[in-house]
Amino acid sequence: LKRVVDDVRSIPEEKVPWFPRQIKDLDRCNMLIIKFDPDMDQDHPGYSDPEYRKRRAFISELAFRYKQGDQLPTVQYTAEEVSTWREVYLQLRSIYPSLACRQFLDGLQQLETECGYGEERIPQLRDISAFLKEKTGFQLRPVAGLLSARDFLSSLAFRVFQCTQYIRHASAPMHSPEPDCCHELLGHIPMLADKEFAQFSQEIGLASLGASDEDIEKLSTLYWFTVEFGLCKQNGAVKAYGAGLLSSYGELVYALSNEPEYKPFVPEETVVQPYQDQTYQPVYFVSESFEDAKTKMRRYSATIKRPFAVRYEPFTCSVEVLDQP
Ligand code: HBI
Ligand code: FE
Repeated sequence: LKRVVDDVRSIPEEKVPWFPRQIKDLDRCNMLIIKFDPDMDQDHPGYSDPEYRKRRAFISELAFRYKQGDQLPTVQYTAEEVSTWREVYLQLRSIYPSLACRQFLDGLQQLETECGYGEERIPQLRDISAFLKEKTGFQLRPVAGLLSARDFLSSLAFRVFQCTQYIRHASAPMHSPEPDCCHELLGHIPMLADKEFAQFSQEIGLASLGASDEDIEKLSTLYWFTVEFGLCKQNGAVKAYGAGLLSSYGELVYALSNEPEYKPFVPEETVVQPYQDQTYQPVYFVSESFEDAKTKMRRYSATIKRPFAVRYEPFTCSVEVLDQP
């Protein structure tokens, strides 16, 4: 046995980590991170609720069975689930006009008029995916929970957003440590209906393909402080565009109060800022404008060293790899 192990060790290590080349390769980008899990984490609000855990297992199964190209599964949400959604929706909706950026408000309004968004029901991924596809070419795929940063980011390269379909526990409607449909549908989806933002998201994804673990960590931190917790200036005021803020009443109000520290968004500094996933961020990065965030991001992604270049080919939904020795 030892000899076999030695033999294996003598094989030179692959320099470039595997990455998806075609949209159907995303079926392999499904490495879940066991963190904030209702079955494993005693602090999870659903940990001691067997009904909730059963429900979560059922909805997870829909995501595990999903293959690229399948029709998106729909969920018949229970009255309790809809009531949690309503509470979150009404409370957040009331503060968006003064705290959210223009692109978010535009997107949300379109979703309300064209896609059935409202307090009455939890919108279905199938309808939202069809809506986004027309607006920006983004589509959704169901996911059972937190994915590895590499797998999560790589799907963005194909304009695919991995989207959870369960809802947070009814006992804690104002905060969820893990992504849930309130976070995805209220935080992320309105932004993904914006062309510029969709482009920006895909570029982070493309930059991540085959990147080193170290660069994935940096891109993931960049994603955290922009897509999740980003702020930008608009008409002289600071507004939120990050989904983590736009889906959390408490943190949205906090982020735009004078309590937290603000730093200007400079990717090279942002990517090494430690972040907080248990409670509010101690620091937020503010861009001069939404366009400014995108330009700086793009410039940063271009500095990531890889022995090859990638180009997205929209007709075949595939990634072309160009050697650059
Ligand atoms: N997985 N399902 C899911 N949703 C996310 O928003 C998400 C993730 N995994 C990793 C991740 N976000 C962040 O670490 C980003 O920084 C990539
Ligand atoms: Fe998110």
